[in-house]
Amino acid sequence: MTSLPHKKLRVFSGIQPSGAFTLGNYLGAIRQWVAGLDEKENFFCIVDLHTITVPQEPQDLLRRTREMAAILIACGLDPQKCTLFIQSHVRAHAEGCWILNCVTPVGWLERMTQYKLKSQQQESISTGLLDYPVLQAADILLYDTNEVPVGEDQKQHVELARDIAQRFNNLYGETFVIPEPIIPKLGARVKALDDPATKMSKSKAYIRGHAIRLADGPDEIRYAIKRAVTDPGREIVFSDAPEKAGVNNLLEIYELLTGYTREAIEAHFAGKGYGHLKQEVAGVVIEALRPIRERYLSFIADPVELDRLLAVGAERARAVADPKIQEIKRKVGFIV
Ligand code: ATP
Ligand code: LTN
Repeated sequence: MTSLPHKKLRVFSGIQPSGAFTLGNYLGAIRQWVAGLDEKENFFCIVDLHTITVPQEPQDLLRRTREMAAILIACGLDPQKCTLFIQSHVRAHAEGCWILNCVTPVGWLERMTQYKLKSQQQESISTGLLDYPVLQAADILLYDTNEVPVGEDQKQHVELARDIAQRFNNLYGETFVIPEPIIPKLGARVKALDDPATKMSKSKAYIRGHAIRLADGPDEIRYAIKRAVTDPGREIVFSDAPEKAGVNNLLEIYELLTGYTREAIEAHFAGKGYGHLKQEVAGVVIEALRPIRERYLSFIADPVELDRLLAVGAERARAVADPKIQEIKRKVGFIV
């Protein structure tokens, strides 16, 4: 027996509790998640199993997992409208990962860009780090997911999930829906303020001036934007030129948060200096984050309620993932 068909398009995405949530995560991912709440069936997962693929301090992980839940709800992921849960609360993810491991050639994993980047930063590389995309494939495939909204950096992993699904379907018969990555045209890659050649990253958000963190207050936001790396020129224009990456990043943040056209923005800043640009961008960011920060502070103050919401989310997730893992086990020849 296969799992019941579902009518609305199913959406699944995940985020690691690996550091302080940044403006990049918000603009590249969470805004899209919130936008699709009403018309689609949504599952959002805080992927703690993924986070321990690189060393973590247990107390920090515990705190950050609750902080992540509070911030996601504060950003608009209403637990009444979506299933928000913690990955390790649903055992089928780890079980599914094992079975998918056994149909995934190791060469596919060694080619992953994120693995190559992250493994260079580790003294000792865990097997989990190499296996990371297979766990991600299990996350996605367990829910018969149609769409996976992510930033550009995750496209390769979603494509791998498609390859794994196809291989499993070929070996054992139709089991998995083939998921599509959904990448926003704008905001897919918000750059680091201290190094605009690289992406703004949650796990580097502890470095002062690297990121704008969603829980930051106005002073911290002004500080980070004021120190943002730009170029020796004066022109405030959208540009793909590597030397203009810093100014372009600030302009894109402004564009995303105001919704103004590029022409209007360039006209607005024509003849003005970088100091002025930074001041205005900081103002827009502060106003956009103010309500999110206020809601965040009230949710984080009530961990009992947060844990209750997450327990409800886990139960709803298990209602989908448990029958699916049974189907998978049956297909590979296990007694279920
Ligand atoms: P880490 O630094 O631990 O790798 P991260 O900041 O890259 O964390 P993830 O948990 O890996 O965040 O990603 C959560 C979501 O945010 C993903 O959909 C990812 O594509 C998106 N995202 C992450 N960083 C950016 C960024 N700088 N610009 C746009 N989207 C981003
Ligand atoms: N690897 C992703 C997080 C993630 C994810 C997922 C995203 C884990 N499982 C399933 C989409 C679907 C990241 O680092 N952003």
